[in-house]
Amino acid sequence: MAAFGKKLMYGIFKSNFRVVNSIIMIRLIQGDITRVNVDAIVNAANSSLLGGGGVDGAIHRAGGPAILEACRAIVARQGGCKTGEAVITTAGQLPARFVIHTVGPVWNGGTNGETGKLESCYANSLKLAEENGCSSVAFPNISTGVYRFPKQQAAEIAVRAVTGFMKDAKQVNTVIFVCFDSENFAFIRHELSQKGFSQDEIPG
Ligand code: AR6
Repeated sequence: MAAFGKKLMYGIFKSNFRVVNSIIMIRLIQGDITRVNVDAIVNAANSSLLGGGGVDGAIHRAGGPAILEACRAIVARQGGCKTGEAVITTAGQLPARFVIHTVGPVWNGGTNGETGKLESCYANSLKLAEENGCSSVAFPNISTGVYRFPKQQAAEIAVRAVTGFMKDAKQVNTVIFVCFDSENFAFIRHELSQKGFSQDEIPG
């Protein structure tokens, strides 16, 4: 209990899934990703990389102008970011060291490769985290806001992609799913328990 005191103070820490072996940890919390203290937080961006609403807006607001400046430099170099791909920048004033910007698919009925593209978002973000020496990464529920991806399917894909990647990860040992809303939280919790992850409910 004492070990979790700090996180409870922030009011964002609801549940904790302890996984498979002593090296890999997957956690689930409900709250604001801009407040999470990890090496890298993932942003659900758009292909312009120049900001927007939702979690993207929250990250740019909380992190300050250094993030947009770094995004502009990437745009100048490579002209944005394609759906399913990811780029990495400073996290500015955020507690994280890096922001990994990935572009989720817009839901268009499910017959336009949405599943594979969402899976790529998770895999490419984790790959960038590995390449940049990150041991902890926090994800929002990519594409489940403005981009309208059905939350249950998105949760299934997110958990499958992350747990699949973590089996062979060399740098990343902790992934935190940061759900803003209780629906996404419940779907991710369900998927994690389906995968046999044990759950420690944190009192309070
Ligand atoms: N922390 C964690 N999750 C959050 C936060 C936050 N502070 N704020 C919102 N969410 P969305 P998308 C959740 O719309 O669907 C932007 O304008 C939210 O509840 O942010 O991938 C971009 O610029 C939802 O579950 O991203 C793009 O144009 C999840 O984050 C477009 O939206 C994703 O919702 C991307 O759409």
